[in-house]
Amino acid sequence: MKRIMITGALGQIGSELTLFLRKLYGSDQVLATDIRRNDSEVVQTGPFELLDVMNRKGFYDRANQFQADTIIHLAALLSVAAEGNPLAAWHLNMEGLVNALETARELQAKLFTPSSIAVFGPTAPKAMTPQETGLRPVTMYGVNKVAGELLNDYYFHKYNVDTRGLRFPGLISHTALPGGGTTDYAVEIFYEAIKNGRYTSYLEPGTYMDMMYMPDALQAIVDVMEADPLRLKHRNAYNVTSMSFSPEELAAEIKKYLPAFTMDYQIEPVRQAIADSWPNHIDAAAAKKEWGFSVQYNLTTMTKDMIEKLSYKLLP
Ligand code: VAH
Repeated sequence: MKRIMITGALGQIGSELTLFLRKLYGSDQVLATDIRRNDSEVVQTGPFELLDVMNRKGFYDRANQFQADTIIHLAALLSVAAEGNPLAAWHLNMEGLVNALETARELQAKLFTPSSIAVFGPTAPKAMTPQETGLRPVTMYGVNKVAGELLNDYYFHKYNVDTRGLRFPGLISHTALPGGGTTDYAVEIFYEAIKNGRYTSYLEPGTYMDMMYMPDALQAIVDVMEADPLRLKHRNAYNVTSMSFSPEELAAEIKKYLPAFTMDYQIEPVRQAIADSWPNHIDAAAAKKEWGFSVQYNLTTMTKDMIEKLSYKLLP
């Protein structure tokens, strides 16, 4: 990767990935784009342009002017937002991806698209969910992610576009708050624990989901994008995960650092139903075998780092 354009660069992944890639490849080599502008480091520390990914000509023009050899397409609506407005999610998540694929095809650029554990539905094995199994999601976001994986495969086989992607679990970070996701609780709980000493979980006890700390997610994106293409059998849809926990297990880990912290429950049926349809713990064996996927953080070390970083950020 030499000249990288990122869409959705002000979102949860983009706001950290942009800075991470600028450190690795040079600030001027990473063009951040988003449909809005703010005064964050992403905008202030390197090239930034406004881009509506639904505008195919605008998408191509931005990438062509920047002479991008790699596109990282992050702009999308996540699971809960998509359930609230399924057709808007279909349009943004699918037409945005088609515009990314068409731009990558015309510029002969590599393309990274995040997939998600949302591709799995209630019929997939809940434990050690395999890389290859039936994908029958019951959410619009999951439908978008399955269709996205298939579209990426199609562009690779038909046009030889170098498409790559990862099935991300819930991502936890201390930089940008997530928005519109089912796994957002695993980030919100830290902010509430530090600021107010308590949190109300919208998911029931015993609701297990795969999670990953953002530093491991950023490294995984670089590693899969820099991997030898001849080793990539699955290419667009690698299962990746670091840990799996339930709300009460995360709360217990936080209490080790904030003993007065308490959590209660007010279940949100939409998010509970989405979480119940996803795996408890997926199998990342293919990613480990094909491009050496590995992680640095587990529940204990992630919690310690989140508490330290957010305490510094939130407390006077
Ligand atoms: C969501 N954070 O909750 C996203 C992610 C696996 C979850 O795709 O929708």
